[in-house]
Amino acid sequence: MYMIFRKAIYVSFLLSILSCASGNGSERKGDETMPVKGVGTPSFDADSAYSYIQRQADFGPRVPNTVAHERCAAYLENELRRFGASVQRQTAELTAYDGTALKASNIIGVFNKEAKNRVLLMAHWDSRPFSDQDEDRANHNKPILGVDDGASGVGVLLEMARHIGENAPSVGVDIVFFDCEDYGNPSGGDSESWCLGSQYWAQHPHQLNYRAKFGVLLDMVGAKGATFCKEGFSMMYAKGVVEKIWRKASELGYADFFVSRQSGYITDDHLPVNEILGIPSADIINFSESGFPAHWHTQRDDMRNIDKNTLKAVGQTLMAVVYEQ
Ligand code: AHN
Ligand code: ZN
Repeated sequence: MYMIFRKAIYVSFLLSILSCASGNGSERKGDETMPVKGVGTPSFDADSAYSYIQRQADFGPRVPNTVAHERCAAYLENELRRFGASVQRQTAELTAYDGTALKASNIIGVFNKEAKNRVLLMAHWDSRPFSDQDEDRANHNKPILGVDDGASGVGVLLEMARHIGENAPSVGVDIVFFDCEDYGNPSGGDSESWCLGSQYWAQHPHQLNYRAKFGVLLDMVGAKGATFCKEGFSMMYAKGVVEKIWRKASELGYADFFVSRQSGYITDDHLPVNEILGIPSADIINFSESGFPAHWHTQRDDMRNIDKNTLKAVGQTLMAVVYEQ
């Protein structure tokens, strides 16, 4: 009762401010503090996201069972903690398609853990141990740097984490960085060999009975001129989530990135989340009629592909989706 009363006072106070603000239009002309559409959503800083991508790249390829991988895991935990998340590292020994035992770490940052209404944000943080799409066969067994493919999604989510810690949205937010996404069989036709970290997490979520209203996966969200089609599995399992994101992107002026065409079906980390946990989850991935970008799974997946305009389009859109929940 007391709480309801307090809320009523608060609401009437707010209303009185608003009516003052609209009552004297002439004095308020040109006032940049006037409410505008999307108010309440902080401005996503693409320079900041870029720097988080650079930091990951500086470790070198983050291939499971390497020193760079372990160092990057510690970096990601520290960053999430610094932004105010409660951080968990989920470790597991996972078996690659070729029998290699992978020391895997899914890194989870929880914001506002009391909130029942939650949003799940995901990206993979590992680098692929092969450059099997490289034009030079001699490079096929070298790891990729994984800047667009890996670091970009993580960089965007770290910048979001910084804002969420500073200026909490009304929903709770869980950020999950999946490991061992990109250890898939280079011979192809082995879809189970991909997304090992997310398969594990979907079977063993960090919280008993974990639920979120919806999930969004970012994969290859940093390249210049990226095209995000409506991915097949996302449309199949999470059409409402896709439409919500693409509509918001278009409202914000990012329709050149978030195009309204549907693309093929990509086996990605959102798939186990949809199929095993039943949390409707959409994949924002640079994949179109012309396939993946040219640097995909090559030695050229480095910082030179990263464009701050793309980071801004993805980051600001997803920020608006989260803050307007
Ligand atoms: C397959 O090629 C089966 N999945 C692509 C998922 C992926 C790899 N995303 C980034 N790297
Ligand atoms: Zn990949």
